[in-house]
Amino acid sequence: MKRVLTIQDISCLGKCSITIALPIISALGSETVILPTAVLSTHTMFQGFTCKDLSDQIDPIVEHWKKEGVEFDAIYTGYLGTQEQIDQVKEIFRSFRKEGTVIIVDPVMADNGKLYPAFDMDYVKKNATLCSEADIIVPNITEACFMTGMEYREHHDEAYIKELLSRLNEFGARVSVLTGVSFSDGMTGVMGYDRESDDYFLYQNRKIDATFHGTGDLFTSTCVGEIMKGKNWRDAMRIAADYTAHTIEVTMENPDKPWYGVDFEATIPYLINAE
Ligand code: PXL
Repeated sequence: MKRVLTIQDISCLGKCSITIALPIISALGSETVILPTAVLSTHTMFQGFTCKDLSDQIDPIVEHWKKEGVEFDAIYTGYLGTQEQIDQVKEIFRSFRKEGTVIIVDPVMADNGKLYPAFDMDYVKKNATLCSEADIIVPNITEACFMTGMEYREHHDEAYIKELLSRLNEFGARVSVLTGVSFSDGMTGVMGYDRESDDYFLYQNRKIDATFHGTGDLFTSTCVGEIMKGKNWRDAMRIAADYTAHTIEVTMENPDKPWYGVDFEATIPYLINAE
């Protein structure tokens, strides 16, 4: 069985980061090892959330794993708390990267043109250096704009997205994928660039008029799980985009849906059968 290490926060309530990565990657058939970077009462879209930084636990946990001789087929990072943690994560990449290990970095820090409350431009620059150490990076357009210095545009065309991808490509990852790419009304999806084959991949499906937290984490966790199942990154992105859209649709139908996250629990059977 493949073993994936995911490094991100635990938001106790809120359906994001580890509380999405763990069930999704496990449901797709890989063992999921977690390294929590912080424990928050909720994600940061709630007012008054608590946050306990766990940086001082990272080194002892990693040292123990090294003694146990643990190996990982993939390392997937999402929301991280501080610049120092990014350095710790880079050290983990160095310690555990072996032949065939896939490193996926989702530089979670912003959306809809704005940084999340905990972050500033120094953190953005540091997150860009983490992207340089990845095989696959999966920023949304806002994160990509902050990291590359390009102007954020809600409405965009293919030339703009290709320019963003080309600037992301300079960070050095083999595959750069942009999420939230929409070239026409009613459609949204992803566009990626593969530096080895020098080609682009565009996948669009229906756009549902709703925004929910955690959908980026759902998308990337699905990609990771599918890549571990042996799918190439293009098929993984397509399945993840379809699954995320389907989950948003199912959530919209639930009259009791929580405002803070999607009903991915209800759509896990769909995911398991997705091809
Ligand atoms: O879904 C991304 C995410 C992860 N973790 C925390 C967050 C967010 C988005 O707001 O606040 C703590």
